[in-house]
Amino acid sequence: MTQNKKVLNWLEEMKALTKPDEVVWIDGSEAQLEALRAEAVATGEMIKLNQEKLPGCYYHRTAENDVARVEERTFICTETKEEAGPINNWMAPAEMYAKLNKLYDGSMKGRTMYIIPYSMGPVGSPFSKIGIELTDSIYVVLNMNIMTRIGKSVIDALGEDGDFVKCLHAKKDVNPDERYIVHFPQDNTIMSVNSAYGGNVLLGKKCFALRIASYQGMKEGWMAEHMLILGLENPQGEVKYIAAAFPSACGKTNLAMLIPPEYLKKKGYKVWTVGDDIAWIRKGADGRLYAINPEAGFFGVAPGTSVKTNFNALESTKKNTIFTNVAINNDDMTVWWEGLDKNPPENATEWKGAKVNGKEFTADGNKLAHPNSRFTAPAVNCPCISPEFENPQGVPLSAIVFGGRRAKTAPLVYQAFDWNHGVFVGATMASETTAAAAGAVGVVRRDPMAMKPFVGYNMADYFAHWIEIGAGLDPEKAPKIFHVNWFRLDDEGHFMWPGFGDNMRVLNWILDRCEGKVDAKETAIGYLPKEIDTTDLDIDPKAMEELLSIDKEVWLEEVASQKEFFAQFGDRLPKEIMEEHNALEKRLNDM
Ligand code: GTP
Ligand code: SPV
Ligand code: MN
Repeated sequence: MTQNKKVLNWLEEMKALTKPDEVVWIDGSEAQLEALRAEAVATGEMIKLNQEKLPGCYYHRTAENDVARVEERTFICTETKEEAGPINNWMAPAEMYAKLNKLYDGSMKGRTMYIIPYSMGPVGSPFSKIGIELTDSIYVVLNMNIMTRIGKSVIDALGEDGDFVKCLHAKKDVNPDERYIVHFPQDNTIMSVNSAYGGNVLLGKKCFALRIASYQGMKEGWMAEHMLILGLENPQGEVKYIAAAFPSACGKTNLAMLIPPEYLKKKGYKVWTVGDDIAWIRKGADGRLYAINPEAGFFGVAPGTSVKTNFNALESTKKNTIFTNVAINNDDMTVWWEGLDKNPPENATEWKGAKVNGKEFTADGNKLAHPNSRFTAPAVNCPCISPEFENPQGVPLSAIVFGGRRAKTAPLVYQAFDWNHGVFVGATMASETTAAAAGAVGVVRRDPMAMKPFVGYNMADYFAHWIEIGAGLDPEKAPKIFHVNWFRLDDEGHFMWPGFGDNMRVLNWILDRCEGKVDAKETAIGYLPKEIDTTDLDIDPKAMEELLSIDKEVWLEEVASQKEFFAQFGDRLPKEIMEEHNALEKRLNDM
């Protein structure tokens, strides 16, 4: 397949370590992939779904203990602990290699090693980077085929001397006590062992496109972010691009594929999806920031996805999709999850594999699908995929949006005063935890730029990198920065804002602000809307008022908690962040 010595030498080493019975290069051909699907069905690794209703679709169930990312067992192994910073788990590289080599030793005996050459970003784009993943899982091969560009064309692009990220995955016996997801940013190396769940094993995604890439971006002057990218088309046919960072399972896929409310649709507004999870961003020749989506598919949260909430995501899953840990309707071999409709199948298999009467089962409060069950769908399936999706130069950003799940505190939307204030707003993001990672759900934690689990180096240096990127931009051309919160609750615990398609109303305000078309209220925390368009919306004006208000006492508590969070970075925290912090505290006290 290749004459690249770096590839061949590494392969020999990894074969000697893992000792597979067979080694297979993935060339990306449909014939090879189809043979792998058949093999996975024969061994029970995958289940073929109804090929009339869901052509090309398969089902996979992971081990019960292996259903989400494991942040506790994720490591950044830089030479020094300081380079990894206080937020990441760290171990000295030599010590970690020694530990891992023992775990990998002979791990592929009796198994086949698949070699997957893949490109993050369109093959040949100046933004793109190449990785090679070695894995003993067909599920991983088939998912990587959807999520990235794989095969012969990538090896050709790599050439005889090209560099790549070395990714080794061994499923082993999915023992959670010996599960490790490890990054060596200084060696461009990723090692994952004892898991078979998405974010832990599709090494092009979080491991490469965020953790390793954020480190590369810091060194090379660009940014790798946990952001969706969407294009918003107005009735004049102009398209403006927005990138938005929300923590895991906080609405990126939903916002990226939004369908505007009826009256805006009639006027001609439309949303185009460029990406739903990851953005690679760099300065273009014209001085603006440009973003690409390095992925080729969506690894989306299934529960809550319905015709009503996210029609486009649902449409994307109608063919050539892999479903993981959802429920099966045994009557017609289709899939079901909580929130799809109000009609759970009677003859169901729940995500752990038990046959149950879905109606009785869910009536007792059980869930048929795991809360972090997912679909892996090709981006080309999406009805609103952007014509710019494959553009090797990316799309120019007008706005950057941060947001999280906050029951109180954060208003529906506000605008930062300028770039550095915007970086501070991102750095102080907090959100309630979700089922996307193992551990407690619903606990508020700091998740700067939605990157807490994904920054491949010291978070303080990451803040400094953001500030430096801004300093290199003409303020007129820099994207404007905003914060949103779709998740504010009333006293009875109900969402105050309808969310989903109606979030378009907020996006319109954001773009109006970018274009200087609308005035705003200057407050202690930033610019707040004087008004959000609520045409045809059944919402109490009092609720609207509350959604757009700030509570001084709550914010002073917030500021105190920010101070505690920042303290852990010591002197490494950029002075600009502390200046913004002090300025916010002063403005609040003056309120
Ligand atoms: P990752 O793939 O984990 O990075 O997540 P994501 O940010 O793409 O999350 P996704 O869009 O899949 O949303 C996750 C959950 O948030 C789903 O249960 C949605 O129903 C819910 N959600 C998304 N948008 C909204 C909204 O505007 N309002 C409310 N109330 N819930 C929302
Ligand atoms: C996330 O958890 O943010 C995801 C899913 O997008 S995973 O790929 O598993 O990380
Ligand atoms: Mn994500």
